[in-house]
Amino acid sequence: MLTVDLKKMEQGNSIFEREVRKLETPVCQLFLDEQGRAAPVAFNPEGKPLNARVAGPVAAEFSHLVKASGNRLLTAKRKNLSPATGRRVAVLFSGGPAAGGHNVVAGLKAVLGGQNILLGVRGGPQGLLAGNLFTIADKDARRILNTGGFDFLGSDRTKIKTPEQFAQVKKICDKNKLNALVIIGGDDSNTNAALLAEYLYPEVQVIGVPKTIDGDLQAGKFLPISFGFDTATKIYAELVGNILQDTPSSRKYWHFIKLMGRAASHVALEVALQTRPAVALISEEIAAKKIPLRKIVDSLARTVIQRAKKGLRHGVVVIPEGLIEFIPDLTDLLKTLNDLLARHVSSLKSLTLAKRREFAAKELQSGQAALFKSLPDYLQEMLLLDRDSHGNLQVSQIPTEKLLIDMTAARVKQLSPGTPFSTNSHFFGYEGRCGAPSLFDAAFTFNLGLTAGSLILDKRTGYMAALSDLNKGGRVLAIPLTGLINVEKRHGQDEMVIAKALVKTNSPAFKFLAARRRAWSAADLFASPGPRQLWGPAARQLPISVALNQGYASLNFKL
Ligand code: FBP
Repeated sequence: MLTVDLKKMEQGNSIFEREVRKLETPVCQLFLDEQGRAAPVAFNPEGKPLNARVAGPVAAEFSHLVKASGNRLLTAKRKNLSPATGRRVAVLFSGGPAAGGHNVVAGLKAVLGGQNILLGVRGGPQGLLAGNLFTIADKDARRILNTGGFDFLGSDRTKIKTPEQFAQVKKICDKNKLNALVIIGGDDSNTNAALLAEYLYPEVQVIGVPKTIDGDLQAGKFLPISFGFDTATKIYAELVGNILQDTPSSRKYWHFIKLMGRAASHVALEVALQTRPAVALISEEIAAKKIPLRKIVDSLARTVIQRAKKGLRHGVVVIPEGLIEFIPDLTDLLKTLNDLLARHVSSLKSLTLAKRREFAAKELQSGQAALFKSLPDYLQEMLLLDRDSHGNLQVSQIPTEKLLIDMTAARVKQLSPGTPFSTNSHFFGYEGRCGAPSLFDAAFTFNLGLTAGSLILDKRTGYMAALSDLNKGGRVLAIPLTGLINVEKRHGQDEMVIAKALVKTNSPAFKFLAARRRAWSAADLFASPGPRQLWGPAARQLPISVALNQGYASLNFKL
């Protein structure tokens, strides 16, 4: 009989994790004390106030924060010689997972030290409302260091928005004698952090940490990228590279690959730069040039036909997750549907999907109703799915890759009957969010944790921890959250939110792609970058798009 030694198996299974925990995590020089241990730093305001464009309305909504910060950036200048002690700090994850979250917690724990208490909130904002808190021990921080996922605490997408929810958070803070709250999240979660910082002012400090694989939480030279983007894009680039390598081997398939990343195309752009596929669609370009759906399809079909004439019956098309929201004729339709759903949310809730479709067809004006009807059934259904609690369309569920395959196949048949077009569709998303962090994300996040903890010990509130100058040892910064706030339409109403950073079509990274893509589609010039490296020649490689946009001379980070 086969017997299994579970203990040995467990030891065997965890070799990678044990080694990864031992990995050296680079720390910005400023944080190191004479003994080489991580120590808190203090901050000074620098430069002009941010966000002059909407300064009035923002100052009215966030009067305490704007008065306290002057909306000015903070830079870490010196060691904090007398940091606060006895603080009780809670940390939570909000939104989708991203590699490196555990290192933020470990960095916080390291900088808060034994003089302060760090509590973890289980299950994200919902867990905060439920008061699900526990004390994080040193051994927890050692166990989770450099590991992927958010499983140590868990996360959720609850948006704290009603007066009752705000009052409940205050109650939980009082009950747990909290002095500070760290919210690790994306643009919406950091907007929530700003609102909470204002509401809880001055008793409870609130600090945000920029997380999201989407890369759409950026602040120019102050915050080149959010954490998780590097790991996710390296994982996707490995997968796309492997498929690219397969195509001239098997010589028969076109692969349409949609990549997660929500509305912005940062993920698709970065993966395209790393792998050089035949086609990479960039939503922001399509919107800027107002390219309608039929033109996108026409151009795809012509690429298929031209490559087939050269004997290349294969290829890869990279598609950003949010593409559908950027195609002008579809965007108009989506806007109308978003407003319609927001206005009729309660009556629509009780309707079946079929009835919702009838309702939408009736409510839409003739041109849009015709477009809506012309879409395949599965797409109509998707467009009528409920929005998430932040008012976003759940674009990850729309099968854009299948829609493009179906329409391209029809167009190829029209233009050149007989041209071979065998296809496969893929959607890579969850594959990339929870892998062990790349060396960059491991270091970036640990330093963000040190920054967030330092801000608390320096008695600051309403800031986002940030790190810039990633090629020169890292510059430790804090961005006033109110400096990032913008006015946007959500749920059919104007709301103050942190703006999503989209791909700029005049950015160096986009221009780099635009200058080369014709060559990449005319012949097989792809690259297969292989797995992300924790040791080895490419271990310190930054995302190519970040290095290009920031004007770094080399692709390597230096922290
Ligand atoms: P965040 O903005 O919360 O970091 O979301 C990241 C993300 O992976 C998006 O790319 C994707 O659209 C979304 O989460 C999917 O979320 P869910 O798993 O909740 O459907």
